Amino acid sequence: MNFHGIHEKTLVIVKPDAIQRGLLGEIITRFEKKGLKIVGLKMMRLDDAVLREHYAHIADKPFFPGVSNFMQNSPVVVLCIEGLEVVEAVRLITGITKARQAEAGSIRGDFAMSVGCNVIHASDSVDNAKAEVVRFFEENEIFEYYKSEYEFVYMQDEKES
Ligand code: IDP
Ligand code: MG
Repeated sequence: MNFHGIHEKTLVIVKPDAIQRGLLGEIITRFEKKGLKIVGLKMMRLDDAVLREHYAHIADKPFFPGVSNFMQNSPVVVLCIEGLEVVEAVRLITGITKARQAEAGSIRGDFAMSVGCNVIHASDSVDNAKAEVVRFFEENEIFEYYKSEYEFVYMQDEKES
């Protein structure tokens, strides 16, 4: 998978609170309107094993069992999103973990009040994004295609970077 230049990829998980609250379309719309390219999208259920791996950095915290339970409340929607410096751009659109302090205009800032129920996951570094995309998507579930709006989303030199 190509992760360079405008082909940098990140992983977003639309969490069960967003699915239950009918925010899926709104969240996807925000990424689309930003000019980002959705190259993978599917609904799936997460199990204990994948959550232990995905949340390894919090697995020994007292709140982890609650997080794991919450993430299995319903299916989630996973997205692979592509663009120039997309990992950083999507983290900015996401907002900080504690949603009630997240900046207005960000997804968490606009749609959530909780630390745990914070609507989406987004990869926090390019290296983690690579591991997370592979964790949730098979190679043949990531699509390369021409997007006509790229004519006006990037300058030519940015597309060649
Ligand atoms: P992030 O999602 O903003 O990257 P992380 O620190 O990687 O935040 O934590 C992963 C997830 O674990 C958070 O999105 C949140 O759902 C949950 N979490 C983190 N800290 C807490 C906490 O103090 N209480 C409850 N849940 C938490
Ligand atoms: Mg994180």
